[in-house]
Amino acid sequence: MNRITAACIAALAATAPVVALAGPAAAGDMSHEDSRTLHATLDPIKVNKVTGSGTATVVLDGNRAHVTIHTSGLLKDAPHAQHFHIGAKGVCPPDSAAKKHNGLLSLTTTDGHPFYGMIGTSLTTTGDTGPASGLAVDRFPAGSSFQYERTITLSDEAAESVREGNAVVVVHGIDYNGNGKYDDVLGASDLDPKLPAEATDPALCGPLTMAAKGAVHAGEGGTQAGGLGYATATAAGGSAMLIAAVGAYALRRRSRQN
Ligand SMILES: [Cu+2]
Repeated sequence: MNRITAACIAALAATAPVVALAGPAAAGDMSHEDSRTLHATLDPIKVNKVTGSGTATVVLDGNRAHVTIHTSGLLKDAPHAQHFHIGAKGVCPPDSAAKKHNGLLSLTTTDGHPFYGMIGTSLTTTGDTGPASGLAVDRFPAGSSFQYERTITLSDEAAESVREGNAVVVVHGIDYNGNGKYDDVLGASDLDPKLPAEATDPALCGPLTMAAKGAVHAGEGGTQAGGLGYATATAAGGSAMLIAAVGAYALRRRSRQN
């Protein structure tokens, strides 16, 4: 089916004036019978001391993507770059992909590239959405719990990746040392030495999958949660253990949500 879709798009592109399929829609904005909806559960990158969460939904129609992202528990009053990463394994990095940065075990955007791939689409609030806008900090959502919604046009490469279930939603910006701001505790960013690593390290991550695969994804999430060692306790209702494990951080997060 993907091959047919690609061929269909290629055929339409090759014969640009043919708008017969789309009716009133503009060329390049074609309505396509192969519209599909993908979801991602955004799990925290725990090795980066993130405790937030989120969800993403993408309705893909040709190269047009209606993108909705909800987050909670991120660093407040701070911009959060967010992208579709494409072209690798289509998964989130395990904690074992983390390395020592400034002497502290953490996971940079680059550390995750073998898993989620490079930036395919920048999920900005306005303007360009290409990889070049990957760090356009003033055009990304900000805050602990934001709601992002925008219809954008993906590159052919990004659209194909999303369609094939190879794209991963990554929201960036962490507070490793819990001091309420981006600072140099982890050194300079691997993406731009003028920025602190905390501003660009991945915070939330989730592979975009067709709705039917939700159950599989939930299983993966459980495995990842096990990395911190409190998944079992949480499942058993041991919230006291969770609070003990995360300590002041959990308390801070709770106060942020109020
Ligand atoms: Cu990214």
